[in-house]
Amino acid sequence: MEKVYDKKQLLSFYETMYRMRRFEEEVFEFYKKGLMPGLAHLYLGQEAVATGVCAALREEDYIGSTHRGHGHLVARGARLDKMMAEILGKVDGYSRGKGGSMHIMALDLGILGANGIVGGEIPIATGAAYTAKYLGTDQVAVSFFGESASNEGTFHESINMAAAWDLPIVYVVENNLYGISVDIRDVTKVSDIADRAIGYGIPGVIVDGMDVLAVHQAAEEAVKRARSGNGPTLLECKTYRWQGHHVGDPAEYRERKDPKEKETWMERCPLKLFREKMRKENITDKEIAKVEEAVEKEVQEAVQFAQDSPYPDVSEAFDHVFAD
Ligand SMILES: Cc1ncc(C[n+]2csc(CCOP(=O)(O)OP(=O)(O)O)c2C)c(N)n1
Repeated sequence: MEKVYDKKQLLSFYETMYRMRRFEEEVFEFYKKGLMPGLAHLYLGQEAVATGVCAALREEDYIGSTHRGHGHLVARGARLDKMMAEILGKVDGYSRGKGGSMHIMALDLGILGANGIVGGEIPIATGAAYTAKYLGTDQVAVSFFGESASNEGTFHESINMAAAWDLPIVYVVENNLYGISVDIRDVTKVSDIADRAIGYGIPGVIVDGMDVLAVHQAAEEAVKRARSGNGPTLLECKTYRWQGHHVGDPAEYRERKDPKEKETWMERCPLKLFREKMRKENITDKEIAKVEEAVEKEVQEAVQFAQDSPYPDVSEAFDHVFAD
């Protein structure tokens, strides 16, 4: 039977996805204006995944995030102003401007860190799940990663251990088809990453990653299984990134392969699909616009905050770092 959501829940899913979308559009603008040091890997197009998964979690749960991590952080309730300041290298950012886009962490939100090392977050989140089991805290961990990370040793070693010990963790693979410019279909024999779960004796589930409610329901089931001591699930969300690997990548490799691929996926934009769904549930355009206006204000304030924030003083160059 299809799960029933009330209007407040539906609008809150939309609000989260819209917050990710608008936040990253502004990040892209900063990059294009040359105001952002370094690069950022945008989550545009994948919003339904983090939104659906994180809505199935409790406040005290953990997440491990990736180089494409802005959406995961927003879904956990991270502050846009502090995220934006961090991305611009400013002192008011989550890591005092020293981490940038790929090194935002917020332990108070259960965010164990975004990660520049592909597959690096998988053992970290697995370790967090192990502490939860060892200490009997009832917490669950989620590890987000891309399909290419599922070719890393860390993926196989972590899942094997988590399965053997029934750890409370959900492995969420966001299959957006490409690892930088490499098409997963050219370097991996299985067509569904979820099939790899069989090798570890755990459930592998495939879900439409453009449908936030489908993701939410699959995640709820996996989280319930983890929390009740029955071990991990590998949840594969089929999705697509609108932009190239990072803001500076025009992604011509995709165009060359299939000029229509991006267009076809964009027709299934998770926000667009969800607006259609909300209208069917009698949510009015006015109610949707009200949510969008509030988010817009928050995003503009974050942009202003980040611009106004100073760069860290040179005297603290060696503070908060592991080696000097
Ligand atoms: C251990 C390691 N190997 C290689 C890289 C270079 N690298 C950065 S992102 C990336 C592709 C990752 O693809 P995927 O895991 O599918 O995530 P997506 O970018 O698609 O979200 C690679 C190979 C890295 N950062 N770390």
